[in-house]
Parts: sequence; structure tokens; C-alpha cells
Amino acid sequence: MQLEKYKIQSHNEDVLAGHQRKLAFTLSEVENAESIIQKLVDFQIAIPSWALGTGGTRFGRFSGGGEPRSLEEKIEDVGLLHSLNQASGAISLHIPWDIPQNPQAIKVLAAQHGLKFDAVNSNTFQDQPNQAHSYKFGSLQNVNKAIRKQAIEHNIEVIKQGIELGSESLTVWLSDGSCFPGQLNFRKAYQNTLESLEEIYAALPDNWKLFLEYKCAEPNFYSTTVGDWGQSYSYVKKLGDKAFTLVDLGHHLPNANIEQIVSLLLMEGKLGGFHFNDSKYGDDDLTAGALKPYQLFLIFNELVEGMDARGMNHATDLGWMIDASHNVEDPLEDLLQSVEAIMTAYAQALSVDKKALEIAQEENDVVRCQEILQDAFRTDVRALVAEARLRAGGALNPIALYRNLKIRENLIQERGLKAVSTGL
Ligand code: RM4
Ligand code: MN
Ligand code: MN
Repeated sequence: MQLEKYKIQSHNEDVLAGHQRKLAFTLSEVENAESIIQKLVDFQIAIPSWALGTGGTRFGRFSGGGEPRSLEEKIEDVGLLHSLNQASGAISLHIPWDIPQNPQAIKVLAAQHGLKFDAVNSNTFQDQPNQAHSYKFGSLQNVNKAIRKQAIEHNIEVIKQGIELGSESLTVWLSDGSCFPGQLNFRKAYQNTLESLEEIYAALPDNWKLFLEYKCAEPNFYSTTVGDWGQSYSYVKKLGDKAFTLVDLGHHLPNANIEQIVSLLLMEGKLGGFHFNDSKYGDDDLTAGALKPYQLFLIFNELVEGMDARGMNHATDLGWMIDASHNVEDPLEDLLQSVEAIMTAYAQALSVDKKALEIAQEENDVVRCQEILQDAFRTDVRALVAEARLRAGGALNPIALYRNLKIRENLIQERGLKAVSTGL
């Protein structure tokens, strides 16, 4: 299903007057509004190929229908999102959940939808049919060299697939760890993992990055071999200049100060990218900004400050991706909400009065520091986000248009109610 431009235009005409009223007010409130709008136009967030269908838990899964049945249909879905918001111009593939049979044709299809390929993701946390060795006791950490080798080769294969698609980064997330005390020699597990990662790293093209994602628990619940940012940092530091840490917002122990983690990783030049989502308990993979919009803003505040301090390009120098699972919402609506929340947090962070904050910090004026941050957070910047969408050719209100056009109903008609997508 393709979304014709005239439908977006006619929707925009219908709601334009209301938008312009709000925009005029926001422009009068936010000093650097024009530069914020331009930055928002440039900013793109990659959509995960594994989150376009309904997610589930180990207790069950309730399909919403019309899910993409193939990689082609997944690209079509991301294309729909991108035509609605003009901010989802990339897709991140999980292999082997998605294997491009004909990479050239897939690349052409993606380009027709205005999409690029962001990081490719390997999967050594599940056994595949016909696989020689099992990952039950880990992959890159495994005590058995043949199993490690199989996992290394899989990652190298994923790099090759990514090269064909024009991707420029590999995300490695390991479920490796242990379930019980004594099961693992921590040092040996670390050493094995490091050696395995070194072999994968050696297969990276020069212009590629390797992202090492950490996670504090699940599916292993006693120890995780890349369990937190310190462990990830220790690996990527040893690997070399092309290796970076990836922060998934749902992978921390409760109350972790993620904004501080982000700030220090950036300072060390080792922050590679993000998996955005929100959570209350663990790796809940809920819609970004659904529970903790202030935290999301504080993270972006550190990102903007830290990237500017290093002269980095906000749009291209880090990998911006969503990692989510949609159990009860329509996945496409959920993803539109996530992108909106990320854009909003970014816009708020761009509106922080940095000079005033620096002065207040130097003067230990704690109250003033709070005022400055809260002022930016409480300013309604949604009209700026909408204006960026409008200028880029997207819809002023993507979810309203998605519903008006009955896109889900159309997809169900096309693909059936029982279509099941690969992924989470
Ligand atoms: C993990 C992690 C990875 C994702 C898998 C499916 O918890 O977040 O990024 O690839 O889930
Ligand atoms: Mn993730
Ligand atoms: Mn996760």
C-alpha cells in the first residue's frame, strides 16, 4: 500500500489553520525555533524490522491483523510511516528474522520508499532450524570453541548481507550470561567473548561501526556477559576505533542514571547509538516517552550538549533506532508515537538555554539550573515538530490521517487477519 501525496496535502489543508495558530505562539516563545525546525527536518529515526508485527510475551500473543508477511511488506510498512512523518527514513534489519533473498531488489524497493538501511543485527540468542550447535549456554562466550566459531561466522555473514544493502553498522546484542551462581567462570566468559568479538571486528569494512549493546538481565537472570555500559565500554575500548557502545533505554537496572551514562560515553568517544523505548520494570519495550518523557528529555539534553562539545553532526554521527514491542497497540501507530516522542524530546533539548545553564552551574545555583531545564521541558514544542513534518512533506497529524485513511483495515484486507510477521 502506497500513500498518495494528495491525501497528505488535503489532510494538511484541513488542519492547517489550527496548526498555524499554535505555531505562531511557539515561535514567539522559543528563540531559536527556526534552527530547531531545520534540525528536526534532518533528523531520522530507524524503524526495527522486528517490531512491525504484534509482539508478545511468553504468556501469549494477540495478533492485530494485517502484519507484514515478508521483508518486502515490512519495507512497505516503514515506507508508510515515513510518508506520514518524514522522519522514519531508515530500517534496521534483524537477521535471520529477515534475510534479503535478492539484496539488489530489496535495496531498490527501499529506495523507492525513500529508505536507507541502518545497522544490521545478528541473532545468536535463538537456535535456527538446521543449525549445527545450540546457543543454550551462550554464543560468543561459549566454553565450546566450535559454538563460538558458529556464532562468529553468523556475525560475519550478517556483515556481508549488510554490505549488499548499503548498511554501515552491525549491532551485536548477546543474551550470553548465566542463570545460576557457579555456572560460569566470569573471566573466561569475558575472554572468550572478547576473542570472538575481535574476529568479528576484523571482518568489518573500514567505513563500518560495530555497536555492542548491553543488557542487565534476561534471558539469563544471574549474570550477563555484556551486562552494563562499563562492560560494553571495556570491550569496545579494546576492540578499536570502529567499536562503540549501544544504549537501549530498557536495559538498565532500576533507577540507573541513563543521562549520565550517555554523557560519559559521549565524552569518551564511545557512544555509538540508541535503541529507544520506555519501560517501568525491565526490557518492557514500550512506546518511547510513554512513561518517562522527562528522562527522555534529560537524555537528549546530554546528547545535544555532548555532541555539540565534540562538533558532531546530530543527524548522522550516532545511530538513532527504535527497539520496541507492541502487544496491545497497532504497531504502526505505536511507532508513530515513539518517533513523535523522540522528536519532541530532541526539540525540547535544543531549546535549552545552554549559556544560562552553564553560568548557573558555575555559580552552583541549583534552583536556576532546575528552572532552565524545566522551562525547556514544559514548553510545548509540538508545533515545531509538526512544522518540520509539514516542510518535509509529511502529515501534520500522522495518527489522525492513518486512522482516517483506514490504513490498518486496508492492510488487513490485503494481507489477511491472521498474517504473522517475524520478529519479537
Ligand atoms: C534484546 C535487545 C536487542 C534486540 C532483541 C530482539 O532485548 O534489545 O536489541 O535485538 O531484544
Ligand atoms: Mn535493543
Ligand atoms: Mn531489549
